[in-house]
Amino acid sequence: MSDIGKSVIQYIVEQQRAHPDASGDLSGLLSDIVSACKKISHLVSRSGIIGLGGYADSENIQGEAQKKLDIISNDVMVDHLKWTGHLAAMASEEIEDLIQIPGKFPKGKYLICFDPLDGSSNIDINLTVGTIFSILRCPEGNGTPTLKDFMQKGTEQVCAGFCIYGPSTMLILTIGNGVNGFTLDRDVGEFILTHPNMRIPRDTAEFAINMSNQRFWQPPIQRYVDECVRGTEGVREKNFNMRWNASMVAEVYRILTRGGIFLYPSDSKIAKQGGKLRLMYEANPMSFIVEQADGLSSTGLERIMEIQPKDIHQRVPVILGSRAEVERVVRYHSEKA
Ligand code: FBP
Repeated sequence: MSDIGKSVIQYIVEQQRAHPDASGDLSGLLSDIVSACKKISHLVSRSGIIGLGGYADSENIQGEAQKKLDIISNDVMVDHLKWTGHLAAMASEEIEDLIQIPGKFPKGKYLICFDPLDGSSNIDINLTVGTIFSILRCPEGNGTPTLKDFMQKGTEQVCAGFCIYGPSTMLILTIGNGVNGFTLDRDVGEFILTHPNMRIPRDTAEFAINMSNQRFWQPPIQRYVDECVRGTEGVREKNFNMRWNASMVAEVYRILTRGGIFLYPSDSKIAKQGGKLRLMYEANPMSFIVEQADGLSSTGLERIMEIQPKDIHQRVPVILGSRAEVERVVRYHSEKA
């Protein structure tokens, strides 16, 4: 019997039941995240009405001016997750240090890293934004988790997902056995399974990169994009389309739906910081999802989920999407080396 139409909580609980040793903690944590995302979706859709647009007069650890909704979404995530007893600690794009669970609340066995509002530069122009999360196990017997406990490779992720706030609100989720998409039915307040077993087509003719950085790119990226732009007049013998939403959640959702390749490479402008996108709460969760949907995710030189993290806000180059195109970009990097 198809799972289509099932609520996300029913889907998760049934998945958990398949694991006799499952304690129900993960499904409990996921239902907490689902409630937080419903609240953020509500606030984002009403931001113009309740004056939540625009900048707060503060910067995050990355030195980026924070949007009011960056801070509010972060607070919604923390407030929904801190008291439920499923987490040992948290890490957020908007907070420099680890977020410990207050002593008055029970602690759980999981760690979470999240980007509360990805693509927030789009919020005031009413374009798609989202929440990205990555769940790890907390090493046994560690009352107050430290940075060391979070420094786990992407391959150690137990679960990853993103909630996308666009024309419809959707939750995209993997617990390591494929990728499923759930649409928020606002009438009943439930995320309903609408996109089971999402698969990324192996081939594509659509690329996404911020072309305004072209003069800073390394030769393998210059070569790849040049060839796409030349289309039938060049070695690719087919025309390519280009998209850039300035919102990773929107790019990855498009690629899950119809294929494509998304590139945010390191370049001579951002080489010192290692890239633009953050490993722990952008690149790793999106890589887990893309790989579970039969795509690939690389820095150009290595599989992103094999990177040994060194810092919670570490940045990396990201090249992900349809297998054949990512393989080609990786080959161009090895040919250059
Ligand atoms: P945040 O909005 O969470 O800082 O994420 C970074 C991001 O907005 C990605 O979602 C997006 O892919 C990229 O930066 C856009 O970068 P640019 O501003 O260079 O187009």
